[in-house]
Amino acid sequence: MSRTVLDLVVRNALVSTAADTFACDIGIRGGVVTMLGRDLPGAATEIDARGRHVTPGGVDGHCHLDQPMPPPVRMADGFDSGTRSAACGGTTTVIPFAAQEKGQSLRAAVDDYHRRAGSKAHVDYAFHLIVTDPSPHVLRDELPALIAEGYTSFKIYMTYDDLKLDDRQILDVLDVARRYRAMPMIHAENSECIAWLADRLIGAGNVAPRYHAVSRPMLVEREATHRAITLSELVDVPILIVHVSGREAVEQIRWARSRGLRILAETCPQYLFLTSADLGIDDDYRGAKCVCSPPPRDEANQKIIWDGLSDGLFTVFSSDHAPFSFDDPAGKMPGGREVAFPHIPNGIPGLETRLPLLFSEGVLAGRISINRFVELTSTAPARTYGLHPRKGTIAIGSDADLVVWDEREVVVSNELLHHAVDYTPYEGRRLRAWPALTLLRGEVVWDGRQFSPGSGGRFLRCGTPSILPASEAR
Ligand code: DUC
Ligand code: ZN
Ligand code: ZN
Repeated sequence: MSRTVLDLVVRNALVSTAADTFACDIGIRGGVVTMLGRDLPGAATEIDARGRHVTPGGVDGHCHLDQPMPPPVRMADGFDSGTRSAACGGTTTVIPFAAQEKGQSLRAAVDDYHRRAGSKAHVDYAFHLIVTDPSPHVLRDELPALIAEGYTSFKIYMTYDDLKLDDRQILDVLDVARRYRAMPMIHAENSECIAWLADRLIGAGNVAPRYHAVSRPMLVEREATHRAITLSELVDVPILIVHVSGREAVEQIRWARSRGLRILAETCPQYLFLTSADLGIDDDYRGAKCVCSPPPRDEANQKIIWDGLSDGLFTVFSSDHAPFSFDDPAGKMPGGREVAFPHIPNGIPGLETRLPLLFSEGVLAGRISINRFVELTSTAPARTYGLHPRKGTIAIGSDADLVVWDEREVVVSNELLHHAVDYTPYEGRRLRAWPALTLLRGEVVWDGRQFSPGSGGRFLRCGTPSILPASEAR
């Protein structure tokens, strides 16, 4: 009998998956978990995890890296700094977006995005698509071909003039998702209501960042969420509503689920840890740091989002990392000036803080179990986007992507982080844990103090999203 040779053993781990928690050693060979058990044979490298929780590497199913923006705006993070930051925060797989410009071929957008990624990624990565121009060629040829090649999820916007689709176009795209078994992700806000409110606010001279939240009240999210659900029901295809911010959208999703509809939902740290007060008082332009869409709500809504995380309403917990520096003519001050709220680039950074925030304030504060934490941050995104069981779990045959947790007080500060953004919205927040180690396919990429590039991230082709039947008539 040939002896199993292990490259690495993580000993005495308290392993949590989405299903169980158990104590064992983790044996790794060739970047893959090959043994789980007690007293595993010795290996060239050994890590002692005694007394530590070990969870699967995070899968961030919604982040933006080097996504082309209208000049002069540019994202601060590309694949190098963004994935370095991900690794240091315990995330080993990211899924950013290859965005089609109107008039552009979807294939060209994907090719361009591969060029942007180059060989820069430090964690594994897949692409979602963003469909902004569903021409007959895109619907008939490009989208089905790209789905077959492993781009099995795409985002549709119901707002933003340069991105949004009308209802008819959304129906056409959802129909392709149904026939070719892809996962549509929907940004649900009512565009006309936002534009009408924004025009009135600007007309009255109310231009400060905080009016961003006034121009996007919860009812615009509620209406669009309801409409997205209706379109999904009409086509008979599951959808995932991204970045759900509060009560009104949550109620629509609960209503849809009660009718047996397959509506998945995502929320993000900003809806747990920020409120509209973070968009500033009076004319304070620093509020631009927290301008994102939908905007953060209030404390009562934070509680509703926590409830949805613990009771199963939410499928996934993503960062929606959209990295724009504050003091930057390519960022929150386009052209070097303070601008009226509709012109502030939308989005906040959060790749590195996503897991520590939820582990600390969710698991260690007793709001969710560690198994639910794993489900929301790793297993469910891997399943939803067709990467499970290679990603999203600790099991024999899975990639050895692991996080070893250190339970100690950490005060979040931008200096601790590894992104290229000049701020974090969570500056000064006290957390109870941080990753002590991140392993990507068995290589230590973060040791609690330092990032090590390792042999780099790999591009992943996604399979069929797990909620969809294995085969469905076209
Ligand atoms: N939607 C996102 O998903 N990210 C950033 C901005 C936005 O509107
Ligand atoms: Zn969005
Ligand atoms: Zn986003």
